[in-house]
Amino acid sequence: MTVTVIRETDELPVPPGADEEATEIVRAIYTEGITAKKGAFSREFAERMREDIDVAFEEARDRPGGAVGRGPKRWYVEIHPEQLRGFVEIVDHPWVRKVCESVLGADYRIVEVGFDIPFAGAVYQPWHRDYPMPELTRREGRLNSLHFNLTAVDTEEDMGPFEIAPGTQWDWSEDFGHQMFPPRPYYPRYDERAIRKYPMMGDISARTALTIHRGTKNYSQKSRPVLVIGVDSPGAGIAEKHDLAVTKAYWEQLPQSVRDHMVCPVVDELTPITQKHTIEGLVMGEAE
Ligand SMILES: O=C(O)CCC(=O)C(=O)O
Ligand SMILES: [Fe+2]
Repeated sequence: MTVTVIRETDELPVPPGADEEATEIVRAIYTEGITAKKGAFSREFAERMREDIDVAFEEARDRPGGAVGRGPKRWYVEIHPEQLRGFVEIVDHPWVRKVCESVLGADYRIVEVGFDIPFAGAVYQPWHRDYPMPELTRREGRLNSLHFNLTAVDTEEDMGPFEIAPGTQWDWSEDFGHQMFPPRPYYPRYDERAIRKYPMMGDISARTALTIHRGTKNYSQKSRPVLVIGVDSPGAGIAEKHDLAVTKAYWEQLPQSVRDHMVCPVVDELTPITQKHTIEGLVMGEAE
């Protein structure tokens, strides 16, 4: 039973000319694996996002591959940007742009939009990372993708908060199931480091999805929807796993600053996204 911490240097890949904020972002992502901006958006913004999530969930839940299981009473749904009224405001937010530019470089790409919903009765997920560690990370200790999260509700203790084990983005072991799930005997390492997050409506966080984390048990009667935006550097190979698209009409009214970071097809009509994640469903348990 061994975990190798593949990044031992304290040197941070801070881009030339980075200001204090950008330097701190790179430090946080490379050290803890997560950082956040409190109150980046208004509560009304989060309420609107909640409405859009609810509509998209209704559309997806009965469609095969629409909502995928992430454990009992817990679903993940991938959507197209235009299903979310606040998409542009999120990805064009100065803090979001700064995180992407300083960690991923100027050519970062927005490759995934989706949301997780743990409902009443959701249980502890197994500790996991969202992707296997890429070659670049393993060889060079560099990160090439990020997940942004926006909560649609004020997180309370009984709602099964998100839990993360800071610093574990660098853990590598050939024992991890599907290269993502540390086996049970490794749990003390993650339990010891675990920190629970209590984001409020309007907050946004950024993390490397390699940092070992899990959703915890929801004891309440409330759901805890969380928006996910996935961003990567060219060559990370993550865009290929997603089916994001935009219509011509939507594309035409997007600001250039957003278009510059979208690599998805521009289509006449959107096709609802059918998801391919199945390994996680197997390991985490189906949602029913
Ligand atoms: O419950 C959460 O906020 C996280 C869920 C999660 O990590 C996942 O489904 O991969
Ligand atoms: Fe996850």
